[in-house]
Amino acid sequence: MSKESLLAAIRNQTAKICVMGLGQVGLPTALTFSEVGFDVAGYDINEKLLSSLNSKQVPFEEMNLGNLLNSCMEKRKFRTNSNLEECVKNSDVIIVCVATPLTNDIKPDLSSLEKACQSLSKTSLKNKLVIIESSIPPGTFVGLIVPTLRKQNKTGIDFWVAFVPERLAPGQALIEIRTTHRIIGHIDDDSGILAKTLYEKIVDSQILMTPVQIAEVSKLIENTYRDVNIAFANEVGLICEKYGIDAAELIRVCNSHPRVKILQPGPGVGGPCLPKDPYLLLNPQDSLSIESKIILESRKINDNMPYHTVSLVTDSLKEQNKKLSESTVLVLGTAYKANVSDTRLSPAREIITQLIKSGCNVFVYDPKTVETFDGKKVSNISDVLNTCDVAVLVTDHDEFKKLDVKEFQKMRKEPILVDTRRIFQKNQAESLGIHYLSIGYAKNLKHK
Ligand code: SAJ
Repeated sequence: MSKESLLAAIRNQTAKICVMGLGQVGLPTALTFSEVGFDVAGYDINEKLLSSLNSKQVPFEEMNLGNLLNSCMEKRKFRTNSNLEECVKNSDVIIVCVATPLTNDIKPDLSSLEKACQSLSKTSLKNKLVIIESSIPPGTFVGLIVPTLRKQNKTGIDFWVAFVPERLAPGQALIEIRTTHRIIGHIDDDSGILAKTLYEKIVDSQILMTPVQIAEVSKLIENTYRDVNIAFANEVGLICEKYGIDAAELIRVCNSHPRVKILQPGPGVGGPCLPKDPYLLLNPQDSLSIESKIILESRKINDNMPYHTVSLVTDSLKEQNKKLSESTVLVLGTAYKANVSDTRLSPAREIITQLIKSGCNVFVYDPKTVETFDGKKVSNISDVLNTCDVAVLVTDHDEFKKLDVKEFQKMRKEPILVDTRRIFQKNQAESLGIHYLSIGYAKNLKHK
């Protein structure tokens, strides 16, 4: 197959695709290509995951993913395969979506990606297109990925390779794969054109071509930009608490300016991307770390928010002369954000850990996940509310938004509600005698 015949096979959707890594990016990507008509094989080193997919079970919460898995498997357009060599041999396009987490000392851990590329390099890549979607430290594409893949194949001659960073927000994956503009980072024109033609099949938005060095940094800057902006919102929340004013009202007023768009203060920043990508950005492949005060300070601010949330609980209990060790706290939500089951780096972990450390009895309820971070699991909050002194809303799941704030009146005398996501009406809560607190809405408020 020459470049022209691979291009034609992509255009008429007869090209066969293999997706390596079937996590929160790989699985939605594989199923979206299969939905538009490509034959897709999914490979993962986790055999348990493959067998759960074979029985049409999606291992994490993602809107409509279960239905799509079902229909793609029924149409025989998607299947799993635990034999990578076979998968690669039978494919024209290989899309790599393996995780690139951090090590314990907060440095990029590229071991899975390196292993994936090494495995790929053992099979002939002749006439194939390899796409990397995983987030990578700048310099990794040319410094590590291409040399690893090139062992027995020449890029741009024998095979083609491009970096197409994923941009989907978990929870909205299937929508965002199609609606978000995509970036193609290329090292040669042919690879760029092949990758663009492929993504045009699933993306209803713009596809921007750029040198791979720009694409690598752009992915990390996007998430760092959001992290820094959330840190600013959190700092605004803390300043409001010092002034005794309500951050939600302040932000509503400020955001009426055409060039101001402050985000929401909250209990902290979690998930597989935002707490990690600033460190990928500042730790380039094979060179010294880069210093950035604003980025590292923002990370610190966001990492401190779970502790601040706990201080809202402890301070308000103290005001009521209640002993922490004799109090019971109900934590609502362990997922890192609304309507997902993912608890990676969730602020709930530190909140629950600190509360338990202070001697509190901690009940935990999350309708999307079984994770409790060592708190006591609750299956129905009305079973425990009457034994609780404080409720801390950490995740703004839709199920919690449907709760009537009156429910919190069932808590013990002088109930405290720490609504870190501002999903309840504070006036209503207060009129019911509930002591209402949030990030940027603490004690001694100077206005109504
Ligand atoms: N958060 C706040 N306040 C806000 C917004 C978010 O505290 O105003 C918190 C959330 O509660 C959560 C964390 O930030 O704990 C991250 O949530 P998120 O919705 O901002 O983002 P992710 O991590 O789910 O997805 C991000 C997205 N990146 C950007 O919006 C720039 C997504 O588009 C990326 O594809 C994804 O990272 C990724 O995989 O890199």
